[in-house]
Amino acid sequence: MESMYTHHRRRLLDRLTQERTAAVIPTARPKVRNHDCDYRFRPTSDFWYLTGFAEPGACLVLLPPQSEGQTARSILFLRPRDVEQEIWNGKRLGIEAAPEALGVDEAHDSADLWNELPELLSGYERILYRLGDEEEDDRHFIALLKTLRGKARGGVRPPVRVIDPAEYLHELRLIKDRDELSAMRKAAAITAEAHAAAMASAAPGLGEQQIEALLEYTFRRRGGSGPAYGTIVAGGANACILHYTENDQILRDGDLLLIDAGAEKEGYACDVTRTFPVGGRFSEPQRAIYELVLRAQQAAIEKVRPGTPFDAVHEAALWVIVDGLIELGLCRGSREEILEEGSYKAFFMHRTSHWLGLDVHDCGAYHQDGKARPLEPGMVLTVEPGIYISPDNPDVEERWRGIGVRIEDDLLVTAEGSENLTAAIPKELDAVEAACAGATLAELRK
Ligand SMILES: [Mn+2]
Repeated sequence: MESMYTHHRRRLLDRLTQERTAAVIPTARPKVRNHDCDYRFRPTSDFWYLTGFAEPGACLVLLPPQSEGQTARSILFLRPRDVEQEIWNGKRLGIEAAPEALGVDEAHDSADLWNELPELLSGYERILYRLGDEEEDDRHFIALLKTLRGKARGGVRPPVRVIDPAEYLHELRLIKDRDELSAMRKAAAITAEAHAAAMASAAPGLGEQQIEALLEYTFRRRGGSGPAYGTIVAGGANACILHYTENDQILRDGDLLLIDAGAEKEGYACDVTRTFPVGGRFSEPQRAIYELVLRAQQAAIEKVRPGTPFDAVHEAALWVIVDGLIELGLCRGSREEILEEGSYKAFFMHRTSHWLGLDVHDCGAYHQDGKARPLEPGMVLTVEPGIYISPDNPDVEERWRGIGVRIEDDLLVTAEGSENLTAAIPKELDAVEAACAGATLAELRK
């Protein structure tokens, strides 16, 4: 059976064939953490989507036919087997095994990549390549363009367009197929277990980092590759720092705890935020803010269906939040005035949604022809409104200060409407309080 990666490659090659475009898609380069230690290697998402191959030092080259009778070629450049290197740094697939293992037509030594490309790309006027990701690759690529232009005198047509993957590849990635959704459901199941464990375990006196450790332990223990992005465990007013990742403070009774954390599985991200009381019970002001954010999220989720413009999801959440802020006395004026002046941005300063997939902020255009694009079946987006009241805000009553709430789920657009991939994670007030009291996901489903 064709793997999902071969399927993705074939779909891209169909498009490249129509457009007479060759593609050069390198994976990531290892990144130094400090001195002689690297971060754990993660392929680029484009490369992973097309190969499922996790070794560094590789590049995929796709060559559509240039004339009748020719066939398309997929060539993977990768590191050769090396007994000495493999003892130190781990096993390599090797050039001989790659075509069979990965379904590519040919495999070549990655040391020859930039030397072979002038010949391989000869005659293609359009080349798909992402400039700006890796300077060293970019330098090689620019030198390659010069070499190809030099061949023009010999009658070979030189490249006239370098095309960003956004145009074809990222549009493919935006619509998830069955295999991708299967990986995303696994990531969601792992994430659900981690959030439930965090709710059951958080208690006054524990450190944020202990909850972070529990989340990431669960991600790895359940077979995820780890967190899909920097885990946020923000107690009390730390929740008002949107990208708080220090996670080094002590949890206090009476505070809320905001956790934004998701597992990565087979390269695919889950992205979930829950906010719950450290001591297990919401205070009145916390409850009022929580209920408002939950209502806003539900209004936004109801908008998720084919045909809804992307921006309408945010607007639905925003209107509920603005009306609620007026009701609670946190904003003054009419809805129209507040929207016009943007005074709500003191409390809700980010947007409600982003695409989700191999990248947590996944690729794919949000606008088309100057307008917000309509949602289509197979797209996955987050819905994550929030309200954050700065501890230093002098314009609000003291009881509101330092409350930060965000609620985030991952929504798949279906033919009929939507499916909430992360619905199993407690979110209604009583379910959250039950989970904080130790109820498991299985008990909460009853
Ligand atoms: Mn998100």
